[in-house]
Amino acid sequence: MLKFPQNFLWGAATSAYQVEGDNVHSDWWSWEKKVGKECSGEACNHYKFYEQDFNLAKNLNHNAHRFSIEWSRIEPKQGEFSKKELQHYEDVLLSLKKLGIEPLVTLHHFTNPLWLSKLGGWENKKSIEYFLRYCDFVVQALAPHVRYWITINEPTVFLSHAYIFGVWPPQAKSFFRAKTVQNNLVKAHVKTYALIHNIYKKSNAPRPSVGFSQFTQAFVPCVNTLKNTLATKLRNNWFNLGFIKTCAQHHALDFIGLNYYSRQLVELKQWGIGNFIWDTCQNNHHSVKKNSLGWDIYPEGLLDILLKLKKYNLPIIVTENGICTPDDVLRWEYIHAHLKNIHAAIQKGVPISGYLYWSLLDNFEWDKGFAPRFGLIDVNYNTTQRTVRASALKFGQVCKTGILE
Ligand code: IFM
Repeated sequence: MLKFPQNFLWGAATSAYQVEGDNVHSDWWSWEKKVGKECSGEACNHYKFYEQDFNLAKNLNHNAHRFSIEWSRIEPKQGEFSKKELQHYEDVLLSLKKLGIEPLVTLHHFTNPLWLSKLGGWENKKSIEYFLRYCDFVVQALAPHVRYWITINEPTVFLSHAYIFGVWPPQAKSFFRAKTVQNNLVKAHVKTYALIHNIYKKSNAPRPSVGFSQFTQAFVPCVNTLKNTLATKLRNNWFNLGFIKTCAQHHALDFIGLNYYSRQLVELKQWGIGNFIWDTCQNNHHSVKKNSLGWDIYPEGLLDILLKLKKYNLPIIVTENGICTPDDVLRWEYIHAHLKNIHAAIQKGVPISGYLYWSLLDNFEWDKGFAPRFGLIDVNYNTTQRTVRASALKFGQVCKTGILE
């Protein structure tokens, strides 16, 4: 029987574009159509059914919920801000408040307004100023309801998928362009951190907690050769820790948002910059169970990463951890094993203060469409019917008692 600390945040996460539906002013909306991918369409229609979905979360004993605000709804045209959409998000927050669920609000979760992408997106150095203007509009209005802000979700995933691997809009494949975007994202985070704190200070509101969510992976050398060991170190430093280190050096982090799913077996085929970044072992000789996207299930990697983060001496919130699978027994196995490793890290003195499963609902998994099922709650996309999964009930017991049997 493993006991978690009192006041631990327990819940699940979503992002606007993946669940709301009809985000017609976003760059992803037009990109899906342009490249002929499965379209997000009405997604889970969470924009309309958020109250019903939060009631389900409450019944599952969640005391926290992470969601994101869609910039392209707030600012559908450059410089034109929608009070109606702002009101929508205030209603979302009030609905959580009524249920006693603590919101964690993400300001940027992969998507951009189409107008920004036409101006060069995050390669344009003015993107920082535009992002701050949007954040100012949102935070000024919503500050009374929010204690936890997440500026940017998974900056390294955004820039690697969109600017190095070229699989997300704008489908660039350029280290040079990726570097520009990386610099702008760091600056945007640091400035937004200061902006949010200033807004709260000016209105004498209690100090908020501001961080960002970092995607991490367990990088493990397939065979212990010099090449593989070097690449593993580089990937750990760049993909897992780089952003956290830089933002901590700027004193612009109140907590670390940690997203963890899987392991990558590192096997360098040859010496080359690209090889250092993306070569992996394709053999099955370290075979473990996998999710439906073929990602390795490797809960012990989460403990390693948590121990690596201890030195920053900052509270850590697991802002995402989850599995897409048609096998709900495996989902509970996955959650259980990861919680066990989180508990072990807490025992070793890592200050972890929350766990948010990805995701509350089945949703739109970007370029992979609707097939991967990550939800605690099944969504029937034809009828919008929600069905709570057995794994959700088991997790709900942990949320209620703070005890993992
Ligand atoms: O669905 C995504 C989410 O948007 C960001 N983190 C990883 C999840 C699963 O791929």
